[in-house]
Amino acid sequence: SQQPLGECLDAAVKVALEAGKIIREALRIEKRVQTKSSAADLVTETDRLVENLIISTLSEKFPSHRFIGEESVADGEKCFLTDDPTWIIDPIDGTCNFVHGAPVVAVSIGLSVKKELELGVIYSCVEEKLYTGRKGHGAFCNGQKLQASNQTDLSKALILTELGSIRDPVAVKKLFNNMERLLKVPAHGIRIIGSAALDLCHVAAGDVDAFYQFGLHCWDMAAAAVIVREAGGIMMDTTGESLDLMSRRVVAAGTSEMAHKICKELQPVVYERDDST
Ligand code: LIP
Repeated sequence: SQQPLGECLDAAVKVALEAGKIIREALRIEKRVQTKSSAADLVTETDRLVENLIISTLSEKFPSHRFIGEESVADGEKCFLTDDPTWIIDPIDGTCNFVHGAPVVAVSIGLSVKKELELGVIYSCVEEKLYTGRKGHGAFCNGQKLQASNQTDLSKALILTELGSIRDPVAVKKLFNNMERLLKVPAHGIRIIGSAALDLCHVAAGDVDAFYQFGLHCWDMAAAAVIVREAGGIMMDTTGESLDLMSRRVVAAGTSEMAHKICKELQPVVYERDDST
């Protein structure tokens, strides 16, 4: 049975706020930390607890829906989209910040229907900012409508990026080469805050002009893609082609001119696709 999307959005908001409260209360408490794909790819009990809360809550309400969750995939679940409604969940985006008690953390919940991203909810739970977007209905932060930047000049851009968790020296060198190329344009600035989902919310809000990253995952960008697009911004592949959610690459900006100019400066860093297994 197909539930109306408004009902899906309400349910996602409700569970994101609940999840955010748990994360906020756990932020300053000592955690048991485990590593996943690399020494800098971290998971805590709170990531798992929150993912289980979100999946059990939504699956009870929408029994026919499917789920892609960061920690479920880490534990061996498959990561691919079908035409079925599929929730794409990052219980804590910014886990490394969370582990250190740094307050830049968010819950990210997106919904894909027939392989189209329909809605996104991102809750920045320490500053209590709730970002929402629904295709065709706009994007909002705490009820206020979002509008992305109209900047087209790369030499006037403030850009966000992330380093990701790969520590292979060749890949690390490429990450810095890309920043060097953008600084030589010269862009106004490059910032790193530790949460790709929140970087994308800053693009949607027009706080910054653009964001790019190699190595992020579908759950870092699914919800944000709806929010950025509904704020008038653009999300694309680093090749300049249309966004491929499973590709581990993204460029987002307020204007497509800006996004294309960034794509031209970037040298690819190759990661294994999310749907490769
Ligand atoms: C992480 C993002 C981080 C990005 C990493 C990773 P996690 O997600 O928040 O900004 O650089 O590639 O995806 O593991 O904290 O959910």
